[in-house]
Amino acid sequence: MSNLNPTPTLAYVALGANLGDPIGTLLEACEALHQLDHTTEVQISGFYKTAPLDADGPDYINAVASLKTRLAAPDLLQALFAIETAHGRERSYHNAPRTLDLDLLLYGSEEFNTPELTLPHPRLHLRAFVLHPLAELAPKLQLAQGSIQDLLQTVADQAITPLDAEPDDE
Ligand code: PH2
Ligand code: MG
Ligand code: MG
Repeated sequence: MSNLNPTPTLAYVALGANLGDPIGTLLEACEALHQLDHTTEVQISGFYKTAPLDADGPDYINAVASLKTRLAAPDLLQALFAIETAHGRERSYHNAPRTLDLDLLLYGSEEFNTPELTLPHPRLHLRAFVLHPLAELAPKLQLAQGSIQDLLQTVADQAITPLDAEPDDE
């Protein structure tokens, strides 16, 4: 690994899938995050069923993970891409349905602006499917746009259901 930081950084990763077996794939992705090199204290939010936002296809399953990592942000991003690829991720068109999407949301309080990576994630404050699971793990988080609790109010119109609140089929 090219750049190992001497101390760990708290990072947040969004998980999403709406093709194949989204729940099974997200569970495997969580396991892969636990296996990441130089990374500890992986925590996973609950899973949520969410309507596609600015996208088409079936409903998504979304979650957020927090982790402490000594990987530099670009190396963490590459590791996330490798997990996506291992789960059949194809890149066809913008916001196409996908077997697995792992987006780096926050990497400590670092700001990053390269063609590959923008931190904080530029749309995280607009998305209920990110804010709800993120608020589980970091209920007091402050973002540039406001507190996570205030931001949750601004996305109240977006359809999102905690998975364990799903009614039984029969
Ligand atoms: N991801 C997108 C676009 N739209 N909508 C939902 N509900 N969940 C997602 O993960 C998602 C989306 C682009 O990555
Ligand atoms: Mg995404
Ligand atoms: Mg992505």
